Amino acid sequence: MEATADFVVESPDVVYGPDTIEAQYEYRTACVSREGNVLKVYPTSTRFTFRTARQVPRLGVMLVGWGGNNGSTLTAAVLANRLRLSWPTRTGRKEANYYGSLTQAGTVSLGLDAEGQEVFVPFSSLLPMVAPDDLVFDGWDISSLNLAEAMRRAQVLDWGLQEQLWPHLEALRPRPSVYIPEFIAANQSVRADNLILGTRAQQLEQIRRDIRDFRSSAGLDKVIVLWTANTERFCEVVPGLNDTAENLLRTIQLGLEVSPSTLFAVASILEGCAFLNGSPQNTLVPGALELARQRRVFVGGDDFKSGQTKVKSVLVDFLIGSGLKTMSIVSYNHLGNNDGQNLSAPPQFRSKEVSKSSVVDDMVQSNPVLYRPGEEPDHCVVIKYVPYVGDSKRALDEYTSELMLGGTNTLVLHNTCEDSLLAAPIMLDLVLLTELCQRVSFCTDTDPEPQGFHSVLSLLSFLFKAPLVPPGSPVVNALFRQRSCIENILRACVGLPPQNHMLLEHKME
Ligand code: NAI
Ligand code: DG6
Repeated sequence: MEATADFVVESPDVVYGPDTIEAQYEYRTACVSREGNVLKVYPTSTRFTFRTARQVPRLGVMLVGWGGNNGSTLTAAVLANRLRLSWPTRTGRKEANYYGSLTQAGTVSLGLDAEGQEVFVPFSSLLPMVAPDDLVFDGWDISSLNLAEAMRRAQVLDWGLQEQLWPHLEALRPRPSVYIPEFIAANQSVRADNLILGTRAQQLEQIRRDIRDFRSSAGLDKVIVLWTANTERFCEVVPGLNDTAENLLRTIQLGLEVSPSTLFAVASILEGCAFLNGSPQNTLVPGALELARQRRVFVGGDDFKSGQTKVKSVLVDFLIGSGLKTMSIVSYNHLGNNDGQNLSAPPQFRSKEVSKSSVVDDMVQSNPVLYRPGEEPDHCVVIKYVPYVGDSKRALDEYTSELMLGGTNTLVLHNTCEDSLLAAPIMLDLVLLTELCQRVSFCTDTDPEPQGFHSVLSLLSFLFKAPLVPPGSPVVNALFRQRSCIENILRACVGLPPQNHMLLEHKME
């Protein structure tokens, strides 16, 4: 069925004002308490009022690592869509689209029509969102290539598309960036020719000036900063150094150890701009998180969940959710792009290994019928750099699960795809959803003071391999639980009930 775009919720609980959509919403959940050997479950209900500003801003996106494969591919994709480009390939003419983007290519069901059939609308029509074609890009890179040359270096796009985009991308040149060699692989030093020099404090100020300059010169209402630069090694969290906002700011002033990505996070937060971390390293150290909370700025991370890990967060959920005991997960991949070259160094690989390995924890812990306390599957992650295959990543996975009565089930997957064409739509969703969340506020009957979401924007978990969540909040990795979270919160903002898939109407005589 065709997805139509516009809808209005006809309900006394929903008011469409000139500036806001206001929805009354009954949040039903349950509290559980352990009383002796019995779990007592108390259904609860809280009345929320959600308010969403309808005015969509002129939004700028600053990419750290703009000249990389992801940065150049995302910029090219938005231009190609804006210009409605098409180009010939050996399998026919292709047209620009946003496949792979939840907001642009996903749909949601509004309910049933008179014939009892589901009516779907594009995800992006649930609430007013910035149109991706309207995004304005800028950014930084330690490599000075302009975006046209960066696109050619990336070897991601068909030649016919590259030729059409070239004149548009040629004028875009990344701003100089902060290069601290010990954080990324030594093999990256050859491209570091576009640098902000000076002390850490001076570098921080320059990044802040860049953000302000972009905002004013492009006439923007808002800027969001997204780290898509090389994976860094983890940095140590040290009391006195980066454990509080105050200590982190002092560390920068004194020129003590701070990673480039943390410098960018701090600069963004100080400028009031949301900061999103698309790489696995622990950029958002406790001091950065505290600063974000103090300044009421959104941060999100870590590490785009694009391919192998996305499948894992579906497959293991399916296996364990259907009662099979997964005991071994082996994930191998090889790729030949610059990301792969950087990850061939052990400290940078380690960052990626950690984020790729944490992804099944919640699913294992959710099933004490299958797993004893502390028991978990063997989980091995291997990444190899093979230059010839370029951005075309090959991922092989083997999942072995125990069946009833001593049986064994082994599943093997092989996936080949352009890595950056998976990552670019995720980057798009990250900025569009973050911006939307900035326009949502809510209150409850018991807490009538309007508030926004927590500064650690865990609603973005669907898009990250190792989702950051507020302290004490459960980490959810299972992909469709993550998707439901986004969909149901957006539905709540227009007074629609959560999607429950019960279809009770069709279960009666
Ligand atoms: P890339 O190596 O092509 O691009 C990274 C860019 O960052 C390069 O142009 C490099 O010069 C630049 N750079 C390095 N340090 C910098 C700094 N301090 N400041 C500014 N620029 C700096 O890598 P790609 O493929 O674009 O990936 C980017 C990041 O996204 C990597 O960390 C990767 O692990 C992560 N990622 C990629 C996914 C994908 O599917 N492509 C999925 C998940 C994460
Ligand atoms: C090889 O693992 C390089 C990585 O940057 C990945 O391509 C990227 O993190 C995507 O990982 P995944 O597991 O989501 O496919």
